[in-house]
Amino acid sequence: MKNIALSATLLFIAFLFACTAPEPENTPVHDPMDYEKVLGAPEAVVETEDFPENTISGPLAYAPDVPKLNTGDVVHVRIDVQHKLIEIKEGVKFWAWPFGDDVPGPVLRVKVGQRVIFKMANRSMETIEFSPPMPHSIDFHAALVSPSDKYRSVPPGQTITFEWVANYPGVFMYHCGTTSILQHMVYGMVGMTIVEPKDGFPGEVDREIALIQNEYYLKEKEDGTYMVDFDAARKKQPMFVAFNGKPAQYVQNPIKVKAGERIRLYLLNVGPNDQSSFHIVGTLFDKVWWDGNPVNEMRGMQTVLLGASSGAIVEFTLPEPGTYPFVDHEFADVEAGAVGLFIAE
Ligand SMILES: [Cu+2]
Repeated sequence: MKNIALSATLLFIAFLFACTAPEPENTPVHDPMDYEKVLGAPEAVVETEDFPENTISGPLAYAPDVPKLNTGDVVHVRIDVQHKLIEIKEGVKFWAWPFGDDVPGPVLRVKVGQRVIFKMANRSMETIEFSPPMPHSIDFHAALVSPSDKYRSVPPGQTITFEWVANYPGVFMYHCGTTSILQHMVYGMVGMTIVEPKDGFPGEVDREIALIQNEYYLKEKEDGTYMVDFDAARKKQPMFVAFNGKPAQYVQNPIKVKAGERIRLYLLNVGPNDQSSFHIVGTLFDKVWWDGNPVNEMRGMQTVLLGASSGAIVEFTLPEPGTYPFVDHEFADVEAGAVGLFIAE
């Protein structure tokens, strides 16, 4: 009994010592996120102007292409909204509300510290005979600004201008934030922003590709074109799931790469409702940066799980010549079009 009491006392003393022992001195580690963030921006301006011919300008490209960075501390970006008939699959045309000219909208690329001067015209009244004009807005997940000011809805025919500074590196979503947000997103108002660290992403790669996953909830109209099926969207029952806006497009037209080259994929699941379990058959992700931030690094992953609006950067090589399918490993989504092919030569 005495021995048990003694052991308990010794354990208690050891516990106390562990609690009060000084922390061992660590070598200071440089925190790559340790820089001054720029918060907020001047008030947004909504006005009437003459619209330019182009609907987009700035460091923008449609996925799978990845735009080049603009040099300089200030970057001018314009992405207008229009209502437009787009073909997402042979025989499936629908009146989308795209940012720019396609669904998803263009990929924007900036780097930490750059100030984005952003302009967006609501051109939805230009096709009034086919599709009713509608207020629209834009919400950049990459920005730290007041949504009630910058992300306000813009009436048809008006242009909003506001600015924001890129503070965090990553792969971020942008989307229309006008109610019903679900409705505006399933009409195609979604896109990707890539923010590079101040000194660029670490490591060299041979190839950069952007892949954006989205769901379509559609029903056929009497004239053979398609419109959004809002009930299906509320029930989360997509007709199609697509990479870069067109279901199974990379089965018909595979993405050609070289065996052994190092590939960096910018991945984003814009949803709006479902997650993506992104996987490539025949390889593993050598590096995965959650939300595209190199600080959030994981290694040797088979699948990247992306919730709605989550992004990632993955790096990999295709080990030898061959055909390598890429999928959302939730296989109901493969049946709906979330599948493509890399051909390594
Ligand atoms: Cu909208």
